[in-house]
Amino acid sequence: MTNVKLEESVWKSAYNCWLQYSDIKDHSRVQEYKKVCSNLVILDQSAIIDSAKEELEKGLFSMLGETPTISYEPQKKASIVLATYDQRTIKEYGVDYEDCNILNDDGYMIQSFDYQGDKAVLLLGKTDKGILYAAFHLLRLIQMSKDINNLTIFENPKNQIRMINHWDNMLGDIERGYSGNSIFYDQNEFTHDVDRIKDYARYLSSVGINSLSINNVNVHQVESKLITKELLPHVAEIADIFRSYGINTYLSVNYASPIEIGDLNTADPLDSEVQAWWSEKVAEIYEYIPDFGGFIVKADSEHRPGPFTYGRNHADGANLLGRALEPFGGIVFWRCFVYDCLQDWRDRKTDRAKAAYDHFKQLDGEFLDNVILQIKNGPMDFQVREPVSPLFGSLKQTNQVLEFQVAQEYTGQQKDLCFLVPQWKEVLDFDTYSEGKGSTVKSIVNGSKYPFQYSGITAVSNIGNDLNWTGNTLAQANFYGYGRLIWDTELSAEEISDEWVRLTFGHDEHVVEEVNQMLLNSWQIYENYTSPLGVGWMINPGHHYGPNIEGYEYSKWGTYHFSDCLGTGVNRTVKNGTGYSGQYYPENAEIYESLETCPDELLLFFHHVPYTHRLKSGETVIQHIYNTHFLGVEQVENMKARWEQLKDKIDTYRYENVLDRFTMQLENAIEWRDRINTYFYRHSGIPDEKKRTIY
Ligand code: GCV
Repeated sequence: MTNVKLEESVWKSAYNCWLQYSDIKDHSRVQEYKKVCSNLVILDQSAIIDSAKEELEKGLFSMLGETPTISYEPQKKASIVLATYDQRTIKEYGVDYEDCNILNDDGYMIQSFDYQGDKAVLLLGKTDKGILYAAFHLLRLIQMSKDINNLTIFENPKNQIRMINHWDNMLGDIERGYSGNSIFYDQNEFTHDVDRIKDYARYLSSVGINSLSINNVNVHQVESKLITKELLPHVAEIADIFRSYGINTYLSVNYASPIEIGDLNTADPLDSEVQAWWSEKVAEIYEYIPDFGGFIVKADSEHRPGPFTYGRNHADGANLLGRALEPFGGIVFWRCFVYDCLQDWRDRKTDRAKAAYDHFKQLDGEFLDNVILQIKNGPMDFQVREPVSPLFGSLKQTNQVLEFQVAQEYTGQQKDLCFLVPQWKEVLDFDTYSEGKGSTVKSIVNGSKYPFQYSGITAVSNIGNDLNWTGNTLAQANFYGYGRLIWDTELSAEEISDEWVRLTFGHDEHVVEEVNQMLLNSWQIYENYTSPLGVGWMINPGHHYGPNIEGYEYSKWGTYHFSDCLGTGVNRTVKNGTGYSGQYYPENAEIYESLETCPDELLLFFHHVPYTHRLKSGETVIQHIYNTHFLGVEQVENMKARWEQLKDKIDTYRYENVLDRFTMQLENAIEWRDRINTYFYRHSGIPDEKKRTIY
């Protein structure tokens, strides 16, 4: 543990997240589990299978009070059997090979059966990764107090790439990190905190994450050197740990590396010396990390270098790196978060929301097979509410991953509670209509709609070296929920939340019900007291916490939401606005274009309306703003009070940690309410119908 001198009993529950493996008090239940779990039969060998073995030993000992014995041959004994698909010994257990054909590379089967009169459960992976995922699944079932005597489970992850991106800097700070410092770096050195990194790998793989990038997409001078001989041995040490948990390691790279760390004076993608430089560099990386995943690149955005400098486009830039990585099986994630942050939008036509589509749509089909475009869920930047990026569905010939943000940059920074799974589900279920009805985002990013070679989902991490990993203990639910959801996008927010609460806090029904409700309502509550009706931002520039109604980052041009004494909102219609709504397929474009059909929650994203405009709910816009902001504060007060009722049921450390966060959240919510209500009251001059105090 990093810098933690607390008693084990204090830190354990906070640190262990959802892998608590609490001892099971019910004696008969323990006996029942022991009937299956007293021996591990391991029919294959690999580092990943060793991780599965270690996890099962750890978890079973902790829950059942007995370490299983180990054998490497079938045994007539109650057993958990670990085997890969093509094991000849599977015959021994009568597994139907045909059944297993439906498994994909990361898939697994869990099957209960009787073996020569003894109970056994088979954890069968298509590969060793499947075995590890199956082991975590079985441990989850036991933690959830489920019957494991009659299992027939087939699991295939819905998404091929299931990734986390770190925005960690080598100094140790994390861009948009709200849970302490990096677990990988400190003072421009590697931490070598092997135990902590290994525990992190356990959490990641317990929810099925298989890819990880370990440094910020804003690659500064020091991090540019991560791909040099000086630092690659340290990266390799980290990659070794993650490899044992089925996770590939990636690095974010500086597009201008040939200049920054090479001795070239250009990074022009069409320059042959630049091309040779990258090829040599990539070959060198693979000497240290033979299964290196590849690169993440943020180029030509927010002052990062990129191909535009040389009059080239993003396909030229991405393909340069793709070509260098191709011989080694590496891939490039090229981010579509590209916009001109210095643009002047006062003509009411220039619109940041249009940028990603404008840059990338025209390049569809021009990227190499090992290049993947990485697209943020919305056209702006991880706001509490924004529409789905119109790039989904419009790129039909280009590999792509969807990018979420688990770190709560604009959604309360892990002080305020905001469980994001319901938001992510809305994005995944959104119908783009790219091939008519049923062209959902999830069907595009899981590769079933178009034949992409690579696809999946990635997200910005929310962990740091805080004792509980995520600052607010309840924010662990976003980390867990992200992994579970992208493994199986059909899981409901309720199922995911319930699993997390039980795994994390146990089975006291009062705790389970209360915490579930807090999580499931929290996104709506956060939205209630922050920026209204999809307009976004209104947050302090720079650090992005707390209200600042006209405080948009690049606000030297005035408010981006054009609020005045008559109305508010951004007109993004084709008819007389920025034209953004035209980037969608007609079914969605028409809905957003019209004031009558535009959903209330996105009204101010798409339209500039008078304060007296009536929403579908029947309320006027101004009254909606007042009502939701008063309500939001009451809801936070209520959550805090309900948490206080759980005092005797939750260990002190986690109880105090969350209470402390609710206290901060309440202060924040009050400030938001007062500033928003005051701002709009003063602009509109329209009093609150309910005559509540607005200053
Ligand atoms: C890593 C937003 C954040 C930046 C982040 C950027 C990105 O603008 O505020 O901190 O930079 O998104 O996604 O690249």
